[in-house]
Amino acid sequence: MKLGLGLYRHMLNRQHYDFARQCGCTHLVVHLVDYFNKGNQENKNDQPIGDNSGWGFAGDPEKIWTVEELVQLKKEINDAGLELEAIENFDPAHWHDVLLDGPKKKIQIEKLKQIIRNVGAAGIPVFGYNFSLAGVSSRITGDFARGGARSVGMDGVDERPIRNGMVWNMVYDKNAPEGCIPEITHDQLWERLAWFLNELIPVAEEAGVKLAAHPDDPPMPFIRKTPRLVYQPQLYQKLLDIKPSSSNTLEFCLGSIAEMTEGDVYEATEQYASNVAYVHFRNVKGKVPHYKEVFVDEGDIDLIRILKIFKENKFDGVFIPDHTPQMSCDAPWYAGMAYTLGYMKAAMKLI
Ligand SMILES: [Mn+2]
Repeated sequence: MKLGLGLYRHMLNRQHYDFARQCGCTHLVVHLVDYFNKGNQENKNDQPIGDNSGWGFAGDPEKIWTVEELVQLKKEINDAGLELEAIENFDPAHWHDVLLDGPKKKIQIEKLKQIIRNVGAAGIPVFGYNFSLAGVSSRITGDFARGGARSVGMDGVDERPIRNGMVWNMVYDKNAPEGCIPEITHDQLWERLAWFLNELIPVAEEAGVKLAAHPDDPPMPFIRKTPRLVYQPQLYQKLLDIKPSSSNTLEFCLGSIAEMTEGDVYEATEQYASNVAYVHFRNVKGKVPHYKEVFVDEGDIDLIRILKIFKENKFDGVFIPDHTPQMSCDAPWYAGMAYTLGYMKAAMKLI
């Protein structure tokens, strides 16, 4: 079991690599999509929440991440004494019509294939993704964690439809016509996912890359009038069964799974441990549609028990803190991460 840290795009520099090392990490998971480019986030270092107007603008549809820039990124991370384990999330600019079954989906799936080939060529073993129309949504912030620490939660579902030109919480077409994206069924969305996996998994196998699926956050059957895919633990199995492969794996988010209304996070860990590429480690109180994110040691999940289950299943992948509450000090994100990583490091040693 390995300890890692997830870094947003604007954190990809030596200072943050050193911070990760100082916290005991050996691995990094990086985001290359800039979620904060609209500049309206309260705190750039906090996780984006997802409101009606989204996180910001998608990137350049013509520009995909090249082998050269990925190799350079990996080199900088290696030079700092860390391994680059995974890239997390596609840019909506590169796959909006794959998600929406739009006219450019065939061009875009070829772009995704090239991205995966580039990631493999750069020697990066995992690519995490979240196949979702609404993405992260319906979340609120408040003083929800111990000592009044600021964190996110959910208190009811956002029912507003998504306007044209937006998907996955980002704007990919500023000039889209008025109106909202059409309503579809769960079966239609599963068909889109199946097409995506059947196209991409063989390429990932050849490139030596694991594609790793994040469950729905929050795990609700519908949000913003769009269906969702993995909102109960057993739906992860449905995703794996579409295309069984060592490249069809899971970005196992403990918080999202614990927020689900059915099943049990310990049984789910036991069931899926052998299919997990890496783990989002966090704790939560409550279930959808009313839950709160809290510190690792105060929520509903016994995270030590979870680590023991992973160990019994000989899981050898990376654990990263997912999000943490913001601690009251001059560096709220850093303090939250350092606290969580210290806890994780001790817990791993203990078991
Ligand atoms: Mn997560």
